[in-house]
Amino acid sequence: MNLQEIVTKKYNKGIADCSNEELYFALLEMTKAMAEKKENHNGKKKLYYISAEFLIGKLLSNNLINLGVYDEVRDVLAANGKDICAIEEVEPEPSLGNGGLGRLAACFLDSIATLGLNGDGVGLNYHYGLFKQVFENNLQKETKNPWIQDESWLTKTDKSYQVQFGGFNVTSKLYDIDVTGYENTTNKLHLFDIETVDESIVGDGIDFDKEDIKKNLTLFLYPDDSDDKGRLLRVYQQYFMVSNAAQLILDEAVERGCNLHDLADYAVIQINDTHPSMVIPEMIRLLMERGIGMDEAIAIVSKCCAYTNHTILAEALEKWPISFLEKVVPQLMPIIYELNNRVVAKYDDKSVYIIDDEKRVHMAHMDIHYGFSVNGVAYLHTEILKDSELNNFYKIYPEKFNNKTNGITFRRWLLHCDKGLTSLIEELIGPGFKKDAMELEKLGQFVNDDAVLDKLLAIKTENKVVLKNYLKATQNIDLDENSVFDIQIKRLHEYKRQQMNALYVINKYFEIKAGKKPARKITAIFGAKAAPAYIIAKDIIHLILCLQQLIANDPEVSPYLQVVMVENYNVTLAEKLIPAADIHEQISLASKEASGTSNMKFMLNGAVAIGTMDGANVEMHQLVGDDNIYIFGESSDEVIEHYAKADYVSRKYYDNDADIKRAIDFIVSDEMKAIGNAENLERLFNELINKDWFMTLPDFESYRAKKDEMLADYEDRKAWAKMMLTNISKAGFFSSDRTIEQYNKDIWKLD
Ligand code: NBX
Repeated sequence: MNLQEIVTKKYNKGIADCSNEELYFALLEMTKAMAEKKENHNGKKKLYYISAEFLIGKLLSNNLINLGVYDEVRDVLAANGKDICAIEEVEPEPSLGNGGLGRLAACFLDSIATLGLNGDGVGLNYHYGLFKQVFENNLQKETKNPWIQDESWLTKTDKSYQVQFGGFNVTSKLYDIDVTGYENTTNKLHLFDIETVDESIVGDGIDFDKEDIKKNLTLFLYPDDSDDKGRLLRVYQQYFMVSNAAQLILDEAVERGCNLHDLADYAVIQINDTHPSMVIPEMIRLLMERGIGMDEAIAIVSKCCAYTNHTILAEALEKWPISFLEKVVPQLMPIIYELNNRVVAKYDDKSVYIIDDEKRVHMAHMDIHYGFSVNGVAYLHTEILKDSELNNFYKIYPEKFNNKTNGITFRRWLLHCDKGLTSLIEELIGPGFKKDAMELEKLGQFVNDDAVLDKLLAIKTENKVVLKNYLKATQNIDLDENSVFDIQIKRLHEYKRQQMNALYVINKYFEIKAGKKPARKITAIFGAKAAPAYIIAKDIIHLILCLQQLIANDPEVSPYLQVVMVENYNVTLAEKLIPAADIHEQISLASKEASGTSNMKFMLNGAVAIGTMDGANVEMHQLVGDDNIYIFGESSDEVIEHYAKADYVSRKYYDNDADIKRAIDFIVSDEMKAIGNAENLERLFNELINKDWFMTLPDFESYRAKKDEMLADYEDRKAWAKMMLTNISKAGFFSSDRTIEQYNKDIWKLD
């Protein structure tokens, strides 16, 4: 049925007479019906990408693009006086992820379907997802983010499983979301839920009874884990996810003719970070329940499971106390003990044991011993895993380690979010880049073509105006499209160093006050959520919001400098911010950002990076060369050496560098305290001068010099446009289609 037919059936009126909301639901119905027709279950072997997070973003436009009907639908709507962009606004964004890891999973599903591979995602149907961020008194406040409506992308299936916890069991219900590839087949995102969940136990904020598992299990993504009850709930969620996944995988394999002994010919499981790691003992348990001996069950599962690591930050590597697992999943503990015993019997080195002396289970260790592949997510990250972080494992299993540099789906991050740029590219090099991203290289031939460069600059300005109008309408923020848009959007974490960017802003503020005015107004845009229990991260948000207010109200400074922190940064906002960026900040402390993926999105949309030699910035630098990226700061080797020698003392930088001292002192100045809270500002001040664990101060001067150089270069508009073009032309490598081809070739081996 076409749109008009559905609208007639649903509402008995014409398109022109429908509200945007009615049209959204009609399009939802139409899209789901079209996607279903493209289901295709060929192939013996199937991939299961298990992940606690799938940050899918809004789906309508992307599905229309992938189904090949976007233009047609847009035109039909326009002919009836309707604007497809306004209809997009009606769709709620599911916030089923924290950040990069969850968004990566979503990009991967798009590419898996686009390449026609037989692979589904498996995760949880969190009713409120991650919290919604609101600002009150320049502080982050968390509220719930309901996204499930009566009619939605979720389709309730008849699949349901029993999941046994210590002392009680629950019945699951499976909901599916269609994942339609670009002009290809439809796969599924399977989201498990339980029907006893009770949304009414959540009040205004995000607090609820953490012990009532039957009522709270799938309410939130990673509820506050700063206390034991929250951490326990997380274990319940993880086991619920993997027990369902394991039962589904076995059922589907058997349906396709598997006799369980040959499971590895039917199923491959990608474990997205350690959140799904319990799938290993759970699969072993289920195979044993079905009559397979332990040795063979372990061997089978080890041939099915592959693990992706996304971080070297020790605090993010999950280690669950045995006492937790005994309480939540007592049936898994005999298996985990046995898995550990086999390691202990073989190796003297305690650092590779699954269970440590403090009676904690190291989830990553289980993955590495009992999976067949371990991958990092960018070249440098994988090298660090092999050389230091997981070196003891690498020595045992060198053949398991491999790199898969992250990627992004160009459907969402170019075709959908930057339609102007997409048409320019198509005009210049034809449509081939939509299927083969490496064709973007052909843009290189236009690097001296003034007309093309002018068009690029014009598209950028248009995108800046679109952002300006959007932020005005949704957040009452005023932007100046003639200023430089310098954007840092990512989770708030000290290692990502938003605080360094804020110190730059303070320094600029002083320069302007002293009469040294920038050639052009600078707009420093931030977007970031902080984990509810991460105190210093929330203090950094407070600092940025206070600076935003202080500078906006200072007539001496505001014509030259503006700070903007957008509220509730999410995928929808990213889609508006990224096409509008001139400069993007990728300034993590070298060695700490495993890859980063916003760096790739910005590059593809013609922004120029200022960054450290960290994560995928390293590959980006290699692709575009020194002249098209602004690199500063200590190298990862230098940083790792500081940690090894424990020789970094932030106080020395504060005492010896007058600019640094002035900027840091400003945090606790009377002006700032008049706007903000002394407690938050002083805590951050003390953290910076006494600890600064992520070494902001040693990199500050080189960062400042590099950004000033960049801002000066921005004034040569032609030269800048050349950099933009070069960045776009070299972005093809970062297509997640490339990444997924590599996963498939080296790890999954799907037919
Ligand atoms: O994964 C991110 C890394 O920080 C990025 O460098 C990388 O590009 C991205 C994709 O590979 N990691 C990440 O987003 N982690 C989490 O969100 C996370 C969530 C829950 C948790 C630990 C980490 N317990």
